[in-house]
Amino acid sequence: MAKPSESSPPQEQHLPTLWLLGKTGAGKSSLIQALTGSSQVEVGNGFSPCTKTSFAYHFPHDKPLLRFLDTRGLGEAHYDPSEDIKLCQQQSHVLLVVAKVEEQEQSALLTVLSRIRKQKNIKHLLLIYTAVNTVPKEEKNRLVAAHQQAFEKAWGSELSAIEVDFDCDTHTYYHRDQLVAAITQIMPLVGLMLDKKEHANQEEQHFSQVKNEVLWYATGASFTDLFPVVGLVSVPAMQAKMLHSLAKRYEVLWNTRGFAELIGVLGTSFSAQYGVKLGARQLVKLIPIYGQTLGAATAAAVSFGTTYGLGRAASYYFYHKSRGKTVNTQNIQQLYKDAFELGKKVSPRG
Ligand SMILES: Nc1nc2c(ncn2[C@@H]2O[C@H](COP(=O)(O)OP(=O)(O)OP(=O)(O)O)[C@@H](O)[C@H]2O)c(=O)[nH]1
Ligand SMILES: [Mg+2]
Repeated sequence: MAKPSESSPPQEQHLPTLWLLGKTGAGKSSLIQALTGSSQVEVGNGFSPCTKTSFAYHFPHDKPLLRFLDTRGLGEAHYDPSEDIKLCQQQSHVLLVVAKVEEQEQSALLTVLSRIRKQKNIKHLLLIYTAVNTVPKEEKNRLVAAHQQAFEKAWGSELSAIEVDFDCDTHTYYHRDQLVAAITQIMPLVGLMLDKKEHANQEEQHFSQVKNEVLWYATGASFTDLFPVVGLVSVPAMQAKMLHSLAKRYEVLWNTRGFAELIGVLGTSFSAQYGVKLGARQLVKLIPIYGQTLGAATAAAVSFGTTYGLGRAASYYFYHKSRGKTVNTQNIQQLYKDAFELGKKVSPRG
């Protein structure tokens, strides 16, 4: 897979990063599988060299929102973490320290941790003990306590830890929810991406299949709107592309008439945020008026919110259209509002 380059869309040049550090066999790849739902083969093939000692795995594959950094060669005396640290200095990143609970020999990892600590650049560190159900509970508690003491000594402060058991062969992911919740606290957008809660109905189930694509467009819109003049043109362009792509995924014919209808059912809660213009042959134009009145950072969060809200509402609309059902105006407006608020909250620049 190609590594994001300067020519990648802006949101792909600043991917939030989960940096995995742990001995070989600790469970790093299993953790990526558990979080992403990708298979072992997909994860294996998806890695591309990133720094001298690390490989990056971008997720989702085609429209990435998140980067996993998988560090190799930890046991080697020459491992120098500075390049990896540099990569992780962006706005949001987490260092995930992975240790198999029964593996007591952790000296290489402890040495590297104390070196990373000295650079004072990593704000969020999460300890993850893997394979915790493979040892009897009392033994497990004793091992965890010993690990915890050693890691905290190396890091010089208290550390949050999560005990997991990810069995990728049987797709049994013990404490996946806890891990996602901990990541959500630090990176709300990543949490929303990885969240796999039960769906109340079929429509929600369908939306979960396209959610990450909507988030990708929303992130793109928020980045372009950091420059209000650019945002004025590119946010609606980004949203138009998103609607086009969603219509295709729901197998619904998409044209300006459909667009006008969608804007119509969204009602004033939506159009109040835009100047919506209806022109010849019902050509609909969206003009983000907020970009002109708010500060850049706020406009970016609002762009994220409107794009996510629009994507959520459009999915609902397409779902019903594809089944020949009428769209409940109240429901779609509520969905838009809720998704807009949620989007504003998780926006990477919010
Ligand atoms: N039951 C159980 N097995 C695990 C868990 N984590 C890892 N394993 C197993 O341990 C072995 C190594 O796991 P990987 O995920 O490949 O470890 P890794 O850290 O990616 O190892 P390297 O790629 O060599 O650095 C595999 O056989 C996994 O199935 C876990 O939480 N529970
Ligand atoms: Mg691996």
